Amino acid sequence: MSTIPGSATGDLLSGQHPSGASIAPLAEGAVVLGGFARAAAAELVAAVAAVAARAPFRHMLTPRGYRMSAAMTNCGSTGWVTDRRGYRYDARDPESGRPWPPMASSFRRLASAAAAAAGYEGFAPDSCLINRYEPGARLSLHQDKDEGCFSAPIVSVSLGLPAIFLFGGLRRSDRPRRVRLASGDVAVWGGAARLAFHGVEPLAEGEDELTGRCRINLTFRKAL
Ligand code: MD3
Ligand code: FE
Repeated sequence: MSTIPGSATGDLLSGQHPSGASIAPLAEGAVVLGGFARAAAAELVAAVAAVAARAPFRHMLTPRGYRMSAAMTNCGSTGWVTDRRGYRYDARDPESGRPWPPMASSFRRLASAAAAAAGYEGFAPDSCLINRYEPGARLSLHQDKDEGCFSAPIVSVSLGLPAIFLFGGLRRSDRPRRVRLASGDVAVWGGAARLAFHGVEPLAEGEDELTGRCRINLTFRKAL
């Protein structure tokens, strides 16, 4: 049986949150809050559109020169970027030279509440990477290690079409588990899971009433 580090009470295990979300421990430090963001989903999608109006989604270049199949943008005081120079956090959008749009308070509140529900009190993200997947887009197995703080969790919010998330171990060779994430699901990755390898299988064809023919994923990070 796995535990949720930092959670005050063991009865959070595989239980119900006051919001009605289901709580499913995935591994030590990793929790899926099923449906936690469902009530806020429409507001979140509208806030994503407002970010994208100022910092459009783009297919970034990897250091090795490949275009990423997921389109990305950011909000918050810093944002994750990749280009031929490497992976890094940057306070400015390299496409425009302007600061990333600020993080909406609805984003901040949701991320902090989800972290608290998973046992991580006081999560204050300074960055939100927004990924947009169209059918066929994927994310190959990787670790998130460009952040300055590995003691804070990462909170991820899935919106729109469902995806199969791959959750591996601390070594790339560890066989990943497949976890289906649907619209409104929130996952929290901290503690021993923070540096786990993970990825997303190619998105299946479909149409979602909120997002259309795509999946949007928000990842809230403490990068600075
Ligand atoms: C597990 N995004 O942006 S979110 C990413 O669905 C990323 O767009 C995926 O991986 C997506 O870097 C997955 C879930 C996630 C995020 C960070 C993690 C899972 C994680 C960090 C450690 C372990
Ligand atoms: Fe990641």
